[in-house]
Amino acid sequence: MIKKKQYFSITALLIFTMLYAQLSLSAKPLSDLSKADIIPKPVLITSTGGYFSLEAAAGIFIRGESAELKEIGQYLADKLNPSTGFGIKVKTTDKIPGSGNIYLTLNENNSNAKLGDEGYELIITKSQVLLSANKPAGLFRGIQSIRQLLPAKIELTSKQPGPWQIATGTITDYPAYSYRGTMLDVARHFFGVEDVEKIIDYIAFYKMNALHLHLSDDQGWRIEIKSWPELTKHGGSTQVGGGKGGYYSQEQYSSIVRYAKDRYITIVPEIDMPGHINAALSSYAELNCNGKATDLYTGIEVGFSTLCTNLDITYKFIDEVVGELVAITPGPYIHIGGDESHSTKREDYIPFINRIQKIVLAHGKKVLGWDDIAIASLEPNAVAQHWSNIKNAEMAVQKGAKILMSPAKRAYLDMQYDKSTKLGLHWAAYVEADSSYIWDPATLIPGVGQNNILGIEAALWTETITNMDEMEYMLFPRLPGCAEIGWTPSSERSWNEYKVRLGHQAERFNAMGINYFQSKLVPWTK
Ligand code: NGO
Repeated sequence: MIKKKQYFSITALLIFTMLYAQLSLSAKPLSDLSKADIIPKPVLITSTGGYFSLEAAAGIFIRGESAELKEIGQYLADKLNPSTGFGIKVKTTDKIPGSGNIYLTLNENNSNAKLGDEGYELIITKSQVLLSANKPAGLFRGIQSIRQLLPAKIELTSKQPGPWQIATGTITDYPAYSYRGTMLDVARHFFGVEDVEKIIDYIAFYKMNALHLHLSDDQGWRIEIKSWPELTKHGGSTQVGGGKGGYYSQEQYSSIVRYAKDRYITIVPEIDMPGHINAALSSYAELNCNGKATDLYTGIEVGFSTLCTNLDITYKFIDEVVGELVAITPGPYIHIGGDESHSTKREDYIPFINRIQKIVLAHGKKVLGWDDIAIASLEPNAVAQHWSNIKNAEMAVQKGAKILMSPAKRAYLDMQYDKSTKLGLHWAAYVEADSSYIWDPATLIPGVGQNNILGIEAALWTETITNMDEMEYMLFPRLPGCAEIGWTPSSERSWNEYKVRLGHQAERFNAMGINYFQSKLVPWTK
């Protein structure tokens, strides 16, 4: 017979257990795909109310023998295996695989036109996960959604207990803009190949497709140019604050290009000119109007250096630098900088930019430049990167150029979050997580609409940033928001909804070991 006291405690325990189950269910509704915390937010999600469970016997199947698809499948397997401990393998098949598997397949003849090159469709049923796309890039982007649909602990590198469940339903997803990038300034402070690879992994996770490397500035030259060896030997030997600097050999640069390419990311190299060029002027006396090499520079003031625009050797120099860079850069763009040339007279700047564009074109690449280049005659296909002066962006559009949007007040991730931020600058604004998110590239500048815009790029300048922890602190949580602005139609975005999804990323940031700024504006759930 149960005593009264015992009966009471059993009832209490039962009530407690039921309440707890209820609470944990409402905290994480496992079976509603439409509540998934994916960033960037997918274009269309429909939920069917069940869940798929990834078990130890699962395989990743690809159709046919394509080496590229095998690599994509292996990328997914490498993400899933450490934390699940499953040892999932990639297998080829010519028919739909049986229950419990993940199936990656390309549409015949790009049959789902609205997906374009990077879109994907994800159909999750109780028995399988089917990811399809027109192009391998689309499969790769879709895999990032699969990662984000699994519990955050999937990102850990040690074996974790399951279950590994994904809510069922369908996701149809494709980007609003074709270029979604991040710029990393490796000139003010140098960051080695491993750091760059880590950044590539982060931007891949949020479906970005371009990494712009700012390879030269007053404080350092960071890419080996074999015909001008002093550029790196001397010009790469320091950085802001006087540290030892560094540079990428062409081989190292090529390994970055390959690492990015495997993640469907294009490297956009920038050689900044005619200003921001002291590292080169210090390496070669003959590039200076007075024939004297300048001193190396480790401060952070801008606008004091310029190439000597009426020397022939200046153009020989640029032609050879661009030539070597093009030979190791498969992507379509060479970024020529062009910003803040305060020491170059306007009447010298315009013909200089015109001539440099011709050099880039002669080497078979398209020109990208900061919006300052708009005062020159822009070549067809030139792209102006808007950072500060809206008149320049308007002028560039009138001259037929496309705009890459990096407005400093929104997309400069070197800007401090608020007054209390120790790292970073604030010349443009304090840029909190919300103000970095709440803007629409297509309505920011009168006369610059969606059709004029190539895409958006977040920029991380590194005058004050010296290591990976500091880079992460400035990138997160703003980077995912920039990625969403580039991917998700603006009509589908709202800060109030986004901040909740972002808050749920805390667990994922922790699992990935990301040092992020814990903005008080975001309801973090840890
Ligand atoms: C400006 C300047 C850079 C600085 C950056 C710092 C551009 C295009 N030129 O942006 O040299 O590093 O601001 O925020």
